[in-house]
Amino acid sequence: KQPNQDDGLAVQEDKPKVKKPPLYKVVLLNDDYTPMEFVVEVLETFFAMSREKATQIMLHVHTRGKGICGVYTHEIAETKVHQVNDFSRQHQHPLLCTLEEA
Ligand code: TYC
Repeated sequence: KQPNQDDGLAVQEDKPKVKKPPLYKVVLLNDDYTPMEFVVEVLETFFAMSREKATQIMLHVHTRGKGICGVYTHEIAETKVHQVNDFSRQHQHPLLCTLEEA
């Protein structure tokens, strides 16, 4: 469109060309071997959770099989997944973190 003294009537205003980015859930999976305390440390360290919140999420994963650590844009979600999986491997724990479309 051409600007038109901006009376907002004579011309159709363009839509703002912004889109919300797709979001991804970072999901933690339960296993039989990773110590509960290690999972709590992971949630505190990589997801900035309080000890109370981290414990609550860890127990949810332990009893339900999986749980959401947070929801992020793709690049941030992927980075979190890699950080958690690398950290778990460095400590010889089988803990698994994955990404799901939100
Ligand atoms: N199930 C583990 C145990 O009994 C604890 C655990 C919780 C492991 C959450 C992984 O994502 C997990 N020691």
